[in-house]
Amino acid sequence: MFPDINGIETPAFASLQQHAETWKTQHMRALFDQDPTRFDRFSFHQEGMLVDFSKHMITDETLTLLTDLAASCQLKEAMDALFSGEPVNRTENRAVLHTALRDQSDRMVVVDGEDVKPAIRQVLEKMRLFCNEIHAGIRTGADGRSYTDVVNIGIGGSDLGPAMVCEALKPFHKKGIRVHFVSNVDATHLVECVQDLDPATTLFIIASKTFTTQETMTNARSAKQWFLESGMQEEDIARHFVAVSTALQEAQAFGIDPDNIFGFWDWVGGRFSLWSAIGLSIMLAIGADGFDSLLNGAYAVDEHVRTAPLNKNIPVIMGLLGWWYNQFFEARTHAVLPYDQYLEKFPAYLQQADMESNGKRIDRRGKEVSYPTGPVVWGAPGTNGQHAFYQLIHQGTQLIPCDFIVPARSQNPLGDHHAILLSHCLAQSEAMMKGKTAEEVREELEHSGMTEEEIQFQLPYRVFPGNIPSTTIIVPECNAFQLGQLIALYEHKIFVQGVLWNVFSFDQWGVELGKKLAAKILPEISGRKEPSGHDGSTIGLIKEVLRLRS
Ligand code: G6Q
Repeated sequence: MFPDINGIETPAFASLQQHAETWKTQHMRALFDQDPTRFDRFSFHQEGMLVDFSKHMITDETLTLLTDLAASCQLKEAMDALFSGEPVNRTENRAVLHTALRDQSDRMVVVDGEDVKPAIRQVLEKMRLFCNEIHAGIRTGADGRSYTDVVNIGIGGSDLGPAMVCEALKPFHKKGIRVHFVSNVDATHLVECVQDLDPATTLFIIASKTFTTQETMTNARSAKQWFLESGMQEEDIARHFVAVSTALQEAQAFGIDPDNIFGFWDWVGGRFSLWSAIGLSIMLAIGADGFDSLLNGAYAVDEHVRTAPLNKNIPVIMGLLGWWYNQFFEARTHAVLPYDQYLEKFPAYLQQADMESNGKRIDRRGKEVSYPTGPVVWGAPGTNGQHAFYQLIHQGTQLIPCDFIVPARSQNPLGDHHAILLSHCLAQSEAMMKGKTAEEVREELEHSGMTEEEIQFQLPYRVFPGNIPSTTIIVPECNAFQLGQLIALYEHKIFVQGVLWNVFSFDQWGVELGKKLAAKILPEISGRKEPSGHDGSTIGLIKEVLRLRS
């Protein structure tokens, strides 16, 4: 049974509340000075990856209290429920089994009395065959030429994951094939994408779990129209359009050859679906073996999560730390700062994974929560962010925990670029932790020959309080395996926090609402129906649009 306990009801909560008070006067700087083993004790290795938690506002006592809290929330039991296929997505009455998609063990995973793993293997095999044939030039476009471009049409979970992974693994892409992503219903996205493509060498993947999402279906229909208007024939569609969906009939009704439909299941949540057939664009980009490595990396983390004790469990600690700052230090946002240009889309991907999962206000008992839940997740690659928003992290009034992610080796070794990048990454986390004291500022200013009067004016502006917590994740290089690990770490972190907050992390009623809202306005803004039943602002805006478009 999935537990129903929230962190603030546990015996550890009161102790943590008291303990948090000690951090009003404690500084991480001092803890590092007192304890030369701090880094070793609070950093963890996982299959080549290093995760350093030592620059966090924690002591051994903090970690013990936090893991006590997790144990009281029956976190381990909750994880077992997740991994074993219990319907943990209660409001949609579904299991949540992205872990089964990458499970390399012999264990069965049973849903409704049936082991789901043979079907997973079958679809993977079909994907593998399809991609291998394309890469080998055996499966071609209608005129026999090899495909040069793949366009994935999807949105949300059917776009962000594959788009992020394809970008992150660009150095590992197969030669001769380019992958594009079209998600926005703004026609600009599709038009800009296809304008330089040759329809005879382009393959469209219509990726939609439901095959009803308005944006995706609109883009898919327009792509088909572009294809036909560019001189291709109806009978060519079978070789140029494939679908990834749980809705096989709808995909067929769209005109997709049933052999070219790659299925998945309702127990794969959209934002956790890149490991399923939704990852077809990834497999086309990096090949079937690369996709296997991605799955293996995630599986390695799944095994770690399943077996490691709570106080050595990396995603558990990540989740607990987020909870700690959110609950006691009013940290309402969390910055993800990859020092790797290829990970440019990682913050946006995580934004969906995290904010759609834990952006909830009702607990698992149907009551409104009395504590903060999911934070705003945001970020951008370093060093760019340093010249933009880091100022607020260093000297603003809110505490913003940060995650620094950096590969030790670059895919593009060029002069000393990577050493510079690495030095900035490590320097930022050090500066955030240490800050800069008034004494240090004074010494610097005196050294520069500044007058006492000017020093007194300048000094407060140049002091940095520090004590800004950060996790640093170092991977040897950002390859498919390490990326699989990285994504899985965050997926589990999100799950852990959902348990601590006692919310349902796997539904998204806000997204469902968005899917319906525009339906009423569409005929009105298209001039087919008189606007009515809206607030004054909305009516005014509709009328202004109609006027400007008339
Ligand atoms: C993800 C959400 C949402 C979903 C999109 C696309 O968890 O449910 O982002 O992925 O709305 O839905 P379809 O795949 O059904 O088109």
